[in-house]
Amino acid sequence: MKQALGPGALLLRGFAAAADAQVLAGLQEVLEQAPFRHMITPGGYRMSVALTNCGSLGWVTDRTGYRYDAADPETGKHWPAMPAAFLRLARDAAAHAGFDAFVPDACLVNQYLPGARLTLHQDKNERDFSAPIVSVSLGVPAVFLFGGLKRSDRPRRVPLEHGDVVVWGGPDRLRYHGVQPLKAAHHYLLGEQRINLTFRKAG
Ligand code: MD3
Ligand code: FE
Repeated sequence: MKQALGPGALLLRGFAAAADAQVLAGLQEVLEQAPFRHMITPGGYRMSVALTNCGSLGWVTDRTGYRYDAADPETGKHWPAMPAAFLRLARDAAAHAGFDAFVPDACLVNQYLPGARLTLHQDKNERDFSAPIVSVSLGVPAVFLFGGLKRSDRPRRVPLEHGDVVVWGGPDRLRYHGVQPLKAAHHYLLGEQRINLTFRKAG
């Protein structure tokens, strides 16, 4: 089912559900090479969301700022390659939203345990805002906050469940967004966690 959240934002309910087993197998490989970790924001706070990356670039934060980096700061090695099932899913979803040749070079993987949240922010570290961002939700449901172009714009609440995919592009690409604190729940494949994959063209 396709639902427009804005002129450039399309929610594809359940789009990733059919491929969930392949995607989770790919995720296991990524996590063996680059486990989840809690990073520190430039303001000195430990993020409640744990994260890792795959692809040629990964999103990182530390006391010096937010950026994309080819190396995992824990190991100094390149981030793991993007699994084929990840790339296929991201390209198919983007194509369904009218973005024909989306080739992400970065996949940020966020892990939410009960209470973890993401405060309102914009994604502005990518070089080219004409490429969309594709977001895949897996596991425990969450309430996504879909704001405006100003932080003060009151966000709309959008529930996101296992398998839901959102493609954000065009005029919606720079909207403020966030995730409410995760409520404790159980998912039959992922247990107590929510995983979000965001595919970006960062470089
Ligand atoms: C709307 N992650 O990692 S993905 C992030 O569920 C992030 O983990 C959230 O925001 C999560 O930066 C939400 C959905 C998303 C991603 C990028 C957007 C929504 C967006 C860019 C513009 C507008
Ligand atoms: Fe974001």
